[in-house]
Amino acid sequence: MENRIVADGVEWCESDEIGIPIRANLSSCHPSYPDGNSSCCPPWPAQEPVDFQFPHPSSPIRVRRPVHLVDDEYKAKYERAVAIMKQLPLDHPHNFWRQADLHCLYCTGAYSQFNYSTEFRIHHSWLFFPWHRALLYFHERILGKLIGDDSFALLYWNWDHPDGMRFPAMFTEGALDDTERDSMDIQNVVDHNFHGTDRGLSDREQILENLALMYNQMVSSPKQPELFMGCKLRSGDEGKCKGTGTIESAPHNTVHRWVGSRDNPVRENMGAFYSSGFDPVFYSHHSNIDRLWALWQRMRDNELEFDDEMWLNSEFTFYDENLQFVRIRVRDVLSISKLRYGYQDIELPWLDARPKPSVPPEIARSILRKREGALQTPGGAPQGNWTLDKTLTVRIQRPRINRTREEKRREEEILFVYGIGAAGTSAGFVKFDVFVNAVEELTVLSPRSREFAGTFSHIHDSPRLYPEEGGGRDKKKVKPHLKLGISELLEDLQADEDDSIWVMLVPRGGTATVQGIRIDYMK
Ligand SMILES: [Cu+2]
Repeated sequence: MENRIVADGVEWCESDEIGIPIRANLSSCHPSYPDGNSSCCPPWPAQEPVDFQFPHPSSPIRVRRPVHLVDDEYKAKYERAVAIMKQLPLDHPHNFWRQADLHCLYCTGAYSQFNYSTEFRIHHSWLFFPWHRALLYFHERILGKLIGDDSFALLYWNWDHPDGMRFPAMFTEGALDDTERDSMDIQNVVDHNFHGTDRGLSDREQILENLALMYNQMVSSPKQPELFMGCKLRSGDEGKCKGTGTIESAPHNTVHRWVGSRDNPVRENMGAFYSSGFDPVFYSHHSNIDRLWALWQRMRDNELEFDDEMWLNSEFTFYDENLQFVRIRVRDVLSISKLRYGYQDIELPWLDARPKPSVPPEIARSILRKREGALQTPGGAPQGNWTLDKTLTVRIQRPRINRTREEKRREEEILFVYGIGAAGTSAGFVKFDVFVNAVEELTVLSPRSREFAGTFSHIHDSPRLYPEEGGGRDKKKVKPHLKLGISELLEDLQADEDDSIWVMLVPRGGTATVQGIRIDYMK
């Protein structure tokens, strides 16, 4: 069933059955490093993959533990495994740099999709979590194999817990060190809502803000799978979408940039897709991302995210620990226990960090009512090609009010910010925060205010570079969108019976452009 929607001059396609499950055309590798000279394409010819086999159900469970709780002996073992990986011949699939290039391969559009000239990129979509889970699965088993330990497990950088919010010192030693990090930023408590500069918060303020942001991104905003996982990317130009899930936007993107060096053009290494795998901390950062997916799955009783063959059968290829070239599908990575690994449980302080309104809702609403006379636009929400060179505040109509609990459970109310672009020289990075019914001064508003609905945070994409003999350019450019669940937030702001809300977009880095904002409902 195809559903072509044309609204406000933007056309996009939400179709359920077009195309084929996504996979890479392995003989189509294009250079995609920004320097134009080098590429992450493998130095060996494309091979035919074999189907993935699950590890034996009686094999030991590898338990990934938080970096800050492991002993020196384990740290030394981990460092040794990475050191060995770095010393393998450069053309060995288990070599650290070839492993690191996997991220570049699947994240910069180095491959075309099978059967299409469309680039294959796994970010900003429902392939984000599954692809990274598969990457870490093989990476972990290869490291274990190199040191002859079949219970070896990766470690997770537990940045969602106050005890784990500093950059893990273990990754500043030996083979785990990386020169291309931001020496200033990584001395501080990590900033989950990093704008690109140090905001000078005290440790305590930063921790509280991080926990509040985590609550929003894990609990409040992603009430439907697409809001957490990302948009439903399908094959070909027709199936393109760019809609990042809550966690991918922040803390994922933001922490990537926070670690990368400000002295480099796009905050390499961690700040750019082509280079982030070069930093050994990448694998612990992503272990935490993967753990958050597993937690979110558990919070919703492991209900299948999308009963959709195009998603379930999308596939990726990796070398396994036995140097077999393996095809693994999204359906293979949905259960971590079937993959025989797990995460050490640790308390989740963000579960209790539900933010409070920065101004009592009755007061805020009476202020906003007065504001209406001046700024109200007839006929609903004003739409149109805004440039976020300063804060933008618009009033948006809500098609339905006072929905029942059951209606809200079935359909989440979402704030849909669409047609996002970058103005001028901001192509490398744009970020803006979204607030609802805010009346406070900008300086007091943060994720610690209930008015915070979410953030759009981009990471440097690395454009595909086309050599003369290279593949075709994508015909259809798709602009990113941002979908934020707001049912819970509107209840907390006591705005559920209002037929309109005030939406404020606050630029936090670069200059974004936005085509429009509206309210939608998502099943
Ligand atoms: Cu990442």
